[in-house]
Amino acid sequence: MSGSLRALLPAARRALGRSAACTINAHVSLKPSIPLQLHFARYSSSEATAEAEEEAEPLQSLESIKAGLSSEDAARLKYMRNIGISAHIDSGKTTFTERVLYYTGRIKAIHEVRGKDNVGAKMDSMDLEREKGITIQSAATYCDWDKVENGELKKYHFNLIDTPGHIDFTIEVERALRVLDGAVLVVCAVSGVQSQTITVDRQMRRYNVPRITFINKMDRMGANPWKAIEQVNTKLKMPAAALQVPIGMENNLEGVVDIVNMKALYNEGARGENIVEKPIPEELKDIIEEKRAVLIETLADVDDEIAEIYLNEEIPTAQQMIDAIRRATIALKFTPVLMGSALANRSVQPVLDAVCDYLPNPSEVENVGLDLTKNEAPVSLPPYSNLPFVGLAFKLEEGRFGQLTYVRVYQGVIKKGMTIVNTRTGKKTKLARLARMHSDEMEDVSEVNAGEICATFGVECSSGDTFTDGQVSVALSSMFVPEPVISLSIAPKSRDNGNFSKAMNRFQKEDPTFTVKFDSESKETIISGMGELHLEIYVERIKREYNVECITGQPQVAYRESLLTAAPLNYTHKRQTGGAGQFAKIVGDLKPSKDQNIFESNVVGGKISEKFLAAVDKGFQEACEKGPLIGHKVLGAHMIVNDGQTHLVDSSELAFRTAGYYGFRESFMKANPVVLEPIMDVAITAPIEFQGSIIGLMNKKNALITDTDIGTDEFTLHAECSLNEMFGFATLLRANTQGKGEFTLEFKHYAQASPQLQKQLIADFQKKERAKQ
Ligand SMILES: Nc1nc2c(ncn2[C@@H]2O[C@H](COP(=O)(O)OP(=O)(O)OP(=O)(O)O)[C@@H](O)[C@H]2O)c(=O)[nH]1
Ligand SMILES: [Mg+2]
Repeated sequence: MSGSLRALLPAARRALGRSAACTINAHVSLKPSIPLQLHFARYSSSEATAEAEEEAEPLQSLESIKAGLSSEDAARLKYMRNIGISAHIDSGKTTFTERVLYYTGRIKAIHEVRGKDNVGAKMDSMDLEREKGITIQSAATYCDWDKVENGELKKYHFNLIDTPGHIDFTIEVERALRVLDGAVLVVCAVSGVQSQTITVDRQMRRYNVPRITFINKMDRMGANPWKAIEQVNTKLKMPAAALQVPIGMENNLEGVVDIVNMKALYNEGARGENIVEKPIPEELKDIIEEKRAVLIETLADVDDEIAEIYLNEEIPTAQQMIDAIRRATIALKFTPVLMGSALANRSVQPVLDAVCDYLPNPSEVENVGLDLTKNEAPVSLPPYSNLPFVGLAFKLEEGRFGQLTYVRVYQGVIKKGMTIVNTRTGKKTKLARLARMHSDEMEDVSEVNAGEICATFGVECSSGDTFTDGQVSVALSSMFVPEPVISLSIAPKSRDNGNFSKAMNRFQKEDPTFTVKFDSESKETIISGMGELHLEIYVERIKREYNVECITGQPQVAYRESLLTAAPLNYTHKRQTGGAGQFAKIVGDLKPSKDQNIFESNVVGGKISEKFLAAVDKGFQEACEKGPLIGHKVLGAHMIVNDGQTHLVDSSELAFRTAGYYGFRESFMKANPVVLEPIMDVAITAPIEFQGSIIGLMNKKNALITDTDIGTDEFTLHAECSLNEMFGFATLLRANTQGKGEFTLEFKHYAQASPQLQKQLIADFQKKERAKQ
C-alpha cells in the first residue's frame, strides 16, 4: 500500500464508523419526495390524508421493481438514459450538447452558439436564441452512443434535454428535471460554481436527480478544475472528486487521464472525434497518485464497500470503484467530476461513457403516482410495458403542426391511434400522431415505451397534466412553479386583429410562470413574469411571431400584503332589500402564518354547514387576491372560523362568501397590515478593478452585501437587494464596468418594505381609488 493511501486509513475508518449508523443499501429516490405546492393543494383536509394512508398499499421497492421486469423491458431499459444538461448561464451547456449530437452521429456538422457561420447551435433553434446567444427554451433530443464494454460495442440510447441557464427561464429547468432520471451539471473551469449552479443544484435535489459534473472551458486562461471541485464540495455541499486529470491546460489541452481505469485519452481529428489511448505521461504520475487517493478517500466516506476495502488495507479495483461511484451517485451522496472543453472538442466523449456508467436507467429510479380511486394513496409506477399507460405532459409548445405536448411515459406503452384520458379533466383524445423530438424537428413513431420521452399532437391539456389509457386513475404530482415577481402593462400599438390575444393565450398556456391579467379598473392588460428579460423576450416574440408591436409600461414590482399581529374576526353580512334577504355571520380569528394563506374551520355541531363554510373559504381566497392596503395579493393570512350564525331562509352560499370576503378585509386592517416587497439574491461578476465602484453602487441601493469571491482577474459580489432598487441595473452596471460586468437576480423572499415606500404606495392606491368614485 502506498504511503499516501495509508495516510487515508483513518478517514476510511471514520467513514465506516459513521456509516454503520445508516443503511447500507442504496437509498431509494422517491420522485419527487417532497409534496410540492400543487400537490399540497389536493390534500385539503386531514381526513383525506388519513384515509389515503389507511388504503395505501406499500410502495414497491426498487429491488422488487427490478425483479419484476420482463426480460424485454430489462434489455430495453438497461441501455437507456434520460438526462438533462443544466447549470449557470453561459457555462457551455448548448455547446456541449452540440458535441454530443455530433459525436453520436445525430448531426453532421458542428455549429457554434453565435458562430461566424450564422447557423447557430442545433438546440438553440429559435431565432432570438441564436441572435442573443442564450438558451430560452429547453430543447429535447435523442441519440445513440456506442460504448465499448469488455471489448464489445454496446448501444446506449439517450433522451437529452438542454436547459437554459438564465433564472428568468427557470421553469424550463424545473420541468425538465421533473421528468429526467439524471443530469450533467456543467461548471466553468474559470468561474467555478456560480449563483445559477447553486439554484440548479437545489432544483436537482427537489426532484432527487443524480448528477455528473463536467468542468468545461478547460481551454480558458486561468482554468482551475481543482478549485471548481472544491466549490462543488463546499458551496453545493455535495461530496465530489475528479475521475480524471487533464493532459495539458488552457491552449495545450490535449485530453485527460482516466484515473479510475488508468488510461490516457487524447482527442485527435479535426473535431476531436477520435479518442486515442496512449501511455500515461510521466510528468503526470504524481498528480494522478494524489487525485486517485482523494477519489478513494471521498468514496470511502460515502460508500461502505470501499471503506471496508480500505480497512483491510487493500486498494479497490477499477471495477469496485466504478460500482461504488455508481451506487453513491444514484443515492445522491456523491458526484463524479469529469473535465474538458466543449468548444475545443476535448474530452466530451468520456462524459457520455460516464453517463452510461454512473447515471441510472429508468428502472433504477422510483416513480410514484397518486391513486385517485384510493384517496390519492401513493402508488408505484414501475416502467413495465405490460401495465396500463401512465404519462406526464410536462411541456407544451405551439409548433408548426398545432400544439405539441411533451410526454414522459412512466408506465405502459403510448401508441399512435390509442385513446388517452386526461386525469384532471376526464377528456379523451385519440392520438393522431406521436413523435420523438430532435430540437425543432421530429421523427414520427408508432409507439413509445415506459421510461421514454415523446411528443404528441392535438392533445388538449395544461402543463403538468397526467394521461392514462383509462384503465387506471392515477395522477402524478406536478412540478414546482415559482411565483412571478415583476409585471408590465402591455397593449398593441395599433388595433388588435386577434393576434395579440392569440399570442397571450399561447404563451400563458406554455409557460406557467408567465401570467396575463386584464385589470378591469385601469383597462390595461398586465403581464407578469420572473424578471425583466423574461418579459422582454415575450414582448419581442409577440412582435416577431405574431407581427404585433406593443407598447409597454414601466416594470412594476409584485408587492404582497401581510399582517403582523392577530385580530378577532366577527362579521355579519345582512341585507334586506326586497325579495329574498341575505344573512351570514362568522366569528373567529385572523392570524399571521408563514408564506401561505390558510383557511381553517373549527365550527362544531353543524352550526354552519360544510357548504357555507366552503363559501366562506372562497370569499377569503378571493379577498386574498386583492388586498385592502394597495390592491396586491395577500400573503401569510390564516383565517379561522369557529362560530357563526345561519338564518333558515336568508342564508346562502353567496351570503357566506360575501361575509368571508368582507370579514377578512375588516379583520386584516386591524391586524397591523404591512406591504412586503421581493428581496432578490444578486450576484455581480466583473473584473477586479471595478470592485470598489460596484460596492459603492450596491451600498447606494441599501443592499446587504453577503459575500465576495475574489478570483484571479474577476470578483463576484453576492448581495441581497430589493427588486425595486434593481430596475434598470443592466444599464447602470454596463456604464460602471465598461460593459464588462454581468449580474444575475433571483427571488429570495418577501420582506417588509421601508416605511416611506409603504406610505407612498398606500397613498397612491387611495388616490386611485378615490378617482374611481
Ligand atoms: N473557451 C471556451 N468557451 C466555451 C466553451 N464552451 C462554450 N463556450 C462559449 O461560452 C459561450 C456560452 O456557450 P453556450 O453553449 O451558449 O452556454 P449555455 O450554457 O448553453 O448558455 P445558456 O443556455 O444561455 O445558459 C459561447 O460563446 C461559447 O462559445 C469552452 O469549452 N471553452
Ligand atoms: Mg444554452
